[in-house]
Amino acid sequence: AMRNHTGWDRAWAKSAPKKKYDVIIVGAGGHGLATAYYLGKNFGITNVAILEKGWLGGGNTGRNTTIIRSNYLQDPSAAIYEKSRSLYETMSQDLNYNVMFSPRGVIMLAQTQHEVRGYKRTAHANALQGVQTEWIGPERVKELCPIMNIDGPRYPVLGGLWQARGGTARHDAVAWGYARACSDMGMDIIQKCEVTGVRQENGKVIGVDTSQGPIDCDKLGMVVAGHSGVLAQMAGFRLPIESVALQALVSEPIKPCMDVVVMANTVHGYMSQSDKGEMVIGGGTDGYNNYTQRGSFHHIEETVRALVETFPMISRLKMLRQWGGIVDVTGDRSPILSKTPVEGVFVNCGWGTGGFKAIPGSGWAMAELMAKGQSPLTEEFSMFRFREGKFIDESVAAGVAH
Ligand code: FAD
Ligand code: PYC
Repeated sequence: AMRNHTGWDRAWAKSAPKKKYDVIIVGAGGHGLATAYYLGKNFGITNVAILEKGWLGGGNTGRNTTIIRSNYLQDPSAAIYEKSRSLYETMSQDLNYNVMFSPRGVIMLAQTQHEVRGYKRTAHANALQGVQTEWIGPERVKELCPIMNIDGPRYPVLGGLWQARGGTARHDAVAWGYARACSDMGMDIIQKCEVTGVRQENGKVIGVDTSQGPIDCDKLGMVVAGHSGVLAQMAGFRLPIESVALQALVSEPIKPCMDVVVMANTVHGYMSQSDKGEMVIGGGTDGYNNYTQRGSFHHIEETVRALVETFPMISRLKMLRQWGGIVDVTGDRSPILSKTPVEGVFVNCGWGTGGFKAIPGSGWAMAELMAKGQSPLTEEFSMFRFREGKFIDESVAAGVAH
């Protein structure tokens, strides 16, 4: 019974908006909260408000399948994703909040010759970047994940890209841990506060309009994932972002049977087992752009059908629940951490199907960009790269079919 559980302190204070802040962050997802946290921790900027239209962590941060890895291909990606992965290793201690980081290892399966070549190439690139990954053969895959059928017949497992230091973390705890730390630094987290307008004077931001009234600021960080295009429109510019639903599902809880994360990108699906015992399963994005935060039956069918040859045991599982999140997808499948055409407005978005793993690294880099006007980790991720054709192509490393 919970009857003795009384007198608990609030994890973060309930705040009403002040008239003005040095910095306003829109969006209390992982990226917004981490940005605020590192503004305070690394730069001493604490007169900060984080405005959230719904509830904290209720966007993609609370809806993802929590895979953490840094096995990307291009150098700028390796730098930010590896920084992020390494910050996850000490996050529970840094925040004094158990985020249940579990570096259990991630395998990306190769089930075609094309993927064998691709993942060997990634392993070589990662070696040059200082990211620890290795190419492993089918026997080692089977050893790491005995429930897998590696023999096909349609898509036999030919090997895989193995990142032993990848894994998972508790997604809500990441948001809650950052929120508590931000609140402890004196920042205001204001939920049910929707930003409805961006006010500017002479090309510079001066504040926002919200469902709780106008609030002024010197700098504004837009960190709203699938609603980035909507916020950009309020500020008077366009972003090369498409918003689309990505769905996932979990099975009934079963005994421990799989202690690694597996992504099977050809067939296409990914699976891990949560600490509660549920098999956590996801597939590709919906086939059309939309703002729908929910699951759909055909998606379960498609994803489970894709995985059943490689994981025959899932044919016996009852599926418990499904959901969706609105992911913010760029053309090169890399994020945008950038200044914008409006002075004082910064944007952090485009993490698409893969930004949970990036939360601490993104927050670290975005805080530096907002505090100093530049960061070595964000240099290549400007929104203007699309105008200049300087793409950072991570369509394969994204893993998730778009
Ligand atoms: P969000 O958590 O979505 O936060 C944005 C916030 O902005 C929301 O809370 C929203 O309410 C708020 N907001 C929007 N508009 C306004 C407004 N006008 N005013 C105020 N607030 C506003 N990534 C991985 O690395 N590994 C995975 O395994 C993985 N699996 C995924 C599975 C699914 C099903 C989904 C949907 C995503 C997955 N992702 C994964 C991607 C990952 O979840 C996202 O990239 C990441 O969580 C984005 O975080 P965020 O803070 O940018 O966005
Ligand atoms: O980015 O690793 C990832 C991922 C897995 C499932 C969804 N996104």
